[in-house]
Amino acid sequence: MPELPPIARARGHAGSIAFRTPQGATTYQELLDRSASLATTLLAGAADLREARVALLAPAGPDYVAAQWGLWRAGGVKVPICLTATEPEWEYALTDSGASAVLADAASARRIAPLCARLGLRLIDIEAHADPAGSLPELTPARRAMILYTSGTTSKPKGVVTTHAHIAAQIASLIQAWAWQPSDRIPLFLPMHHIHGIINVTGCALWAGACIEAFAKFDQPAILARVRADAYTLFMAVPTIYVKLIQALEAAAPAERAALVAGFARMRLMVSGSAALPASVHERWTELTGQRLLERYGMTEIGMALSNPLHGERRPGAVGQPLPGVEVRLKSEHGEIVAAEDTPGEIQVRGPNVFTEYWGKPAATAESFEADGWYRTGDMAVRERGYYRIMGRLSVDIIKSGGYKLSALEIEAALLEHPAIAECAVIGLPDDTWGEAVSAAVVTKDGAELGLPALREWCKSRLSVYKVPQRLVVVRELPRNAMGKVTKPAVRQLF
Ligand code: MCA
Ligand code: AMP
Repeated sequence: MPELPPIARARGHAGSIAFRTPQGATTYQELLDRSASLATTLLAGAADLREARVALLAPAGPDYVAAQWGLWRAGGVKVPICLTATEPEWEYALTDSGASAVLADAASARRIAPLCARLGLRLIDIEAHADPAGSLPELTPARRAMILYTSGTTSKPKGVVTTHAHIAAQIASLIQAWAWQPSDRIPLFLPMHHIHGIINVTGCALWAGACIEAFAKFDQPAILARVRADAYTLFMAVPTIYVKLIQALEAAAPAERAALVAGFARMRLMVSGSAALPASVHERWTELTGQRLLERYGMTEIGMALSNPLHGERRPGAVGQPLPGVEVRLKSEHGEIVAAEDTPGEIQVRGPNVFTEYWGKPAATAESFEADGWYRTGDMAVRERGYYRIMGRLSVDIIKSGGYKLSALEIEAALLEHPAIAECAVIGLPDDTWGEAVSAAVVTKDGAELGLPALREWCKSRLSVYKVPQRLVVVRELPRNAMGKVTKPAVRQLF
């Protein structure tokens, strides 16, 4: 029977260890068995879920993968949702995707149970089920596999739909470019509702037959203890994490620092991505550890597109060249394909890695593709001495904080619900730790007083913590143009 790519790959290394956690080890065979059993539970007698959407709410680890493979093997579409999201954010993802069930670990199941009851959704505790595996449907890679919610130029996140074939193409490209091996060992501490954690770390490691050590979050002391113990050959993180690691190394006592540096230096590859890695951070990391970080560029809609090389020059401030199987071009503001170096243009991407559609949003999907099928990323870049360098984004309403892509419009919509806020404008300001810091300029009703701590507290019941403003100015009026539209470049001057 033909099987989905990750399942077929897993059979090839069934006896190897897929996950190590403080609780013990899980083999690939155990993941296969547990996923078959979960698929049977999900099917509940049906032959095929026929692309029914199933939300997944669980921390990184063997339960997450058993659930992911289980819902895929039952013919479902995975909708991973953020562990730390608020109830309104969960409700949006569940209703927008039309999810019919939620798979969750025991602790998350308790938190989401009231919402599932209100929405009439089936809730399955991943740890509690134990059905014997039954017969599973035959599936082709053209089937839809995943909907990832991504914030952008609209106030509500859009669901990015990928098929099993897209996911396999995204993974195969990275396996080749970064020479993943069964002997690789990698820590996983990134959130499991975005590509970086799902594809670059988990998807690639399990495709290669490698071993993952999962952490529920970026638990720096625990991870550093394992780095000292030489636990890893690979490391993948966002720039904010490298900033935090530099601070930790600089603050460590000499013997401790030497042991950590030795652990990092022995890894075969360390990768940075999801946001711009400042050249100063790149260079400081090399000074401290001798490691040259490999920076790459990607996006939810396309997986990874550009990468510095495994062998050869890894240039600080640049994102390298197109990955295997991925076509990249630049289009100038005049609509011309840029052939020359040193001429900026929008990055456009084509290839088997590129998503199909925004879920239920045909107009947004059509707008994001050129007539000849190239995907418009909205990121500007230039090619210099053969390497692409990211220059910024076309939209001022997209903010990147700690690797998370945020919509200024979504945050503004939430702030306008605050009883004391009459008008507001949200922008991203440069920040040494977060890349950009969410910053809000507000006009209060009747000149009411508003402080940042109180505003942050109020926001946390409505928005995921990483969307909550980190800077606030209260002003009498917002800068506007002749049409009455807030001019965001002028808002910067208010801080
Ligand atoms: C945490 N805080 C943040 C962020 N994270 N504030 C702004 N932006 C953030 N990203 C706040 C918390 O709310 C808290 O505030 C305080 O910082 C400390 O929180 P803590 O949990 O201790 O922070 P942390 O665990 O050190 O988290 C930082 C982090 C995390 C590890 C960098 O943000 C993270 O995992 N980011 C990675 C996101 C990611 O994977 N993005 C990839 C998507 P308070 O003190 O008020 O409570 S992009 C993608 O997938 C594409 C395809 C790509 O190219 O990779
Ligand atoms: P997301 O949709 O959350 O996956 O975020 C994708 C966006 O992150 C891209 O469109 C870029 O703006 C940004 N991004 C990812 N990697 C890099 C990088 N290496 N340098 C600069 N920006 C990046």
